[in-house]
Amino acid sequence: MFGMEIGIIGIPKSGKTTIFNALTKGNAETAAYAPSGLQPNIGVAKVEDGRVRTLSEMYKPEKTTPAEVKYIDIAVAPGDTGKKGSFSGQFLTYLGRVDAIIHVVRAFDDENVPHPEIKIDPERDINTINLELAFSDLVTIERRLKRIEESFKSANQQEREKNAKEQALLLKIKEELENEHPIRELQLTDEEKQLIRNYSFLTIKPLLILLNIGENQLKQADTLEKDLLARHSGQYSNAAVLCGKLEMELTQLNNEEAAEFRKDLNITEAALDRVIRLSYALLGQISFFTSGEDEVKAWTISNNTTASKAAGKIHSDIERGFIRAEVISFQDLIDSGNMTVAKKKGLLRLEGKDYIVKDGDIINFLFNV
Ligand SMILES: Nc1nc2c(ncn2[C@@H]2O[C@H](COP(=O)(O)OP(=O)(O)OP(=O)(O)O)[C@@H](O)[C@H]2O)c(=O)[nH]1
Ligand SMILES: [Mg+2]
Repeated sequence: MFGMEIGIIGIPKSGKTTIFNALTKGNAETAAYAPSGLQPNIGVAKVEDGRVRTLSEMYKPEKTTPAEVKYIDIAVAPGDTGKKGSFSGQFLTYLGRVDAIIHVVRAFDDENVPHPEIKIDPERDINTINLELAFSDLVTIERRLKRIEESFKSANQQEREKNAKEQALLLKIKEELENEHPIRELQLTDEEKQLIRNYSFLTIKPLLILLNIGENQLKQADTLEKDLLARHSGQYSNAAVLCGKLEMELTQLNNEEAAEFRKDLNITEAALDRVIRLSYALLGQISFFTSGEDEVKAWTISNNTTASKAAGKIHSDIERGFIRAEVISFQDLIDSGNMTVAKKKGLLRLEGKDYIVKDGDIINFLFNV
């Protein structure tokens, strides 16, 4: 049921596992010296969504279930970074599968936690990882270009044309990568995207750069973030600042204690939730809601999902026996105050199986079993 996942990467000792723990309220082992094993940590975070909270207050259900996002914390083998092409095959296999990437960049300074390059320099580390990702894509391209070259010897006319098209595209992408333009930034047509869909390129994946600052840098957080955004945000990339260590410690307190702490430190409650939301947004997914006395729940679907496919997310029986969907937008329900008024105003619509579900739709599926 859970397709989408985000890979957390970064140079050794940048605080990946610390941030992973904060995001997923987990307690995977973090270490100042010892190299981490290659076994990735996997966990899930709940996406804080004001709409879910509002629906929950309205319906007072027994259970409230927010959307979730899955994280996988993948350590690079120690000593791997720094020389080109140093990502291990296993690391690349994990990374090839994720739908988006969080790059944890070390800004905190701590003499007890040695940085592999000794000096703290976030821009250098961002660059190192970007180069590694691009390098991996270039290797993929070279390999494919060779195959295409060979195929020309035996291919028929039709295959030849298709391969020539792909070859031209790969050469274009190669040039861009060599000029340090990640694939996500290229304006590719749908046809071009289709042609390279199966290569699991790394620089095509949406990217969130997460600057991991130390407790002593909290006052500069806003300035640092503005700086970072100016340099690294784009259509499919974003950036944010977080104090991983502090956030991880806060998740170990109860809500009241944590709130008190945040107030003292002058950090907004939303810091962690915001990072979860930003990373969820990277995936380009939308949410619809089901609501009732038993449960208010957010469901995650891609853009352009039909009502019957959305029903299938809940249960295949509902998709199979789909009759109609009763739909109201979150905003219409809120503007009306409650469902009874909304119904009187005619805002609850009946939609068929081909209706394209919109972000924030509240849906009640009618179906036959
Ligand atoms: N002072 C300080 N220490 C931090 C911060 N974030 C992480 N650390 C420490 O840095 C060390 C490494 O953190 P990890 O989260 O294990 O880093 P990692 O990137 O997962 O490390 P590897 O998996 O070995 O590459 C731990 O001792 C953390 O407590 C921070 O914001 N401030
Ligand atoms: Mg780790």
